[in-house]
Amino acid sequence: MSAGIELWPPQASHHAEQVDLLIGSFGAMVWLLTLPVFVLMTWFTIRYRRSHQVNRQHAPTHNLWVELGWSVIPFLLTLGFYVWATMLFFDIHRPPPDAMTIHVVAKQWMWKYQHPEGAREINDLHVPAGEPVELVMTSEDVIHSFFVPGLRIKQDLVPGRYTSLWFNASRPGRYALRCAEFCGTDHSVMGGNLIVLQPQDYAAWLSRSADGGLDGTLAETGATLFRQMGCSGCHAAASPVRAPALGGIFGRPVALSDGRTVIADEQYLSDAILLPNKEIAAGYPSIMPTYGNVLTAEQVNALVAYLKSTHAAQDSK
Ligand code: HEC
Ligand SMILES: [Cu+2]
Repeated sequence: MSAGIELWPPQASHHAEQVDLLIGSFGAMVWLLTLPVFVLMTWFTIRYRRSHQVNRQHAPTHNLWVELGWSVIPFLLTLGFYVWATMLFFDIHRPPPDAMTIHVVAKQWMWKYQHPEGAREINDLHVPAGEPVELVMTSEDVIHSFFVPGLRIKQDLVPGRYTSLWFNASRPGRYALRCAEFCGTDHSVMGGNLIVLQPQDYAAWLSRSADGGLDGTLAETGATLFRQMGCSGCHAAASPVRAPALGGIFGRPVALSDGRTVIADEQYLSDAILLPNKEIAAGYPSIMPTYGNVLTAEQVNALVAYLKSTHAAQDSK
C-alpha cells in the first residue's frame, strides 16, 4: 500500500463504478453551468471597460427565451441528478434476498465482525468476490461510520439500532476501510482492510478460521446463550412462567399491549431483549428483565440469529 494520499481510490465493485460515473457527470455539469458565466463575465469586463470605445446604445434589457433557458435547463439537469443519485442510494440499502449476512459491531476503537458460519475477526474483514454481502451493523458505545472508499459505501453505526448496507465486491484485493465519524481519542486509527478473496479462497479461509472449533455458528452461540442467560427458564414451552413462545417469531406480526401490531424484525427482537418495557407483547405481564447492561451487542446479535433460526412448534406438525 502506498503511504501517500489516494486521490482516486480503486473501484472494487460495480457500485463504485456507478458512483464514479455519477460524480464525474455531476462535475461535468457543474463546469457546463459555471463556465459560461465566468467566460462571459471576463469578456464583458474587458470589452465594456470604461476606456474602451464601444457602442453602448440600445443595450437589450431582457430576453425571455434566454432567461427561460438558463432557468429551466439547469433545473431539469439537477433534477435528473437527484433522481439518479436517489436510485443509487436506495440500491445500496436493498440487499438481494440471497445476500450473506455479516454482523458488524463497532466500539472504541475497533471493528468486530461475525460471519454466518461463526468465524469472527477484528478490523480486517474477509469476503468472497462476486457474491452479495449484507452488513448488519450496530455500535456498542458511540456513533461510528463504516467507510470503504474502494466500494464507495459509507454507513453510520448507531448504538441500540441496526443499520445495514450491502455490496458485491468484484475484484479480489485488499481495500482500506476506516471509521468516518469522529468517535474519540483513537478515532484516527480505527480502521482495517476489506480483503476480497476468490470464493474458493474464502471457503478455505473460513474453514481455517473455524479450525479453533471454539465458536459454532452465530445461531448456535445464541442457542447456548438462550440457556445460559435464563431466557429458556421463562420462554421454554415447559416453563411455568407465562411468556410468549419464541419459535419462528422472526418476520411474524406481533400484537402489542398498546394495540399496535408490528413485524418482529431484527430491531424488534433486539429491543425486546435490551428494552423489554418499550414494547410489550399483548396479553403477557411485563416481567421480563432488562438485559441492556448484561449482554454485549455481539451476544444480542447471536440471540437474534438464534431466534431467526427457530421454527414454530406448530410448523413441524
Ligand atoms: C422472567 C421471565 C423472562 C426471562 C428470563 C426472559 N423473558 Fe423474554 N419475555 C418474557 C415475557 C413475560 C414477555 C412478554 C412481555 C414483554 O413483551 O415484555 C417476553 C417477551 C420477549 C420477547 C418478545 C416476544 C414477543 O412475542 O413479542 C422476546 C424476543 C424475548 N422475550 C426474548 C428473551 C430473551 C432472548 C431472553 C434472555 C436473554 C428473555 N426473553 C428472558 C419473560 C422473560
Ligand atoms: Cu469510530
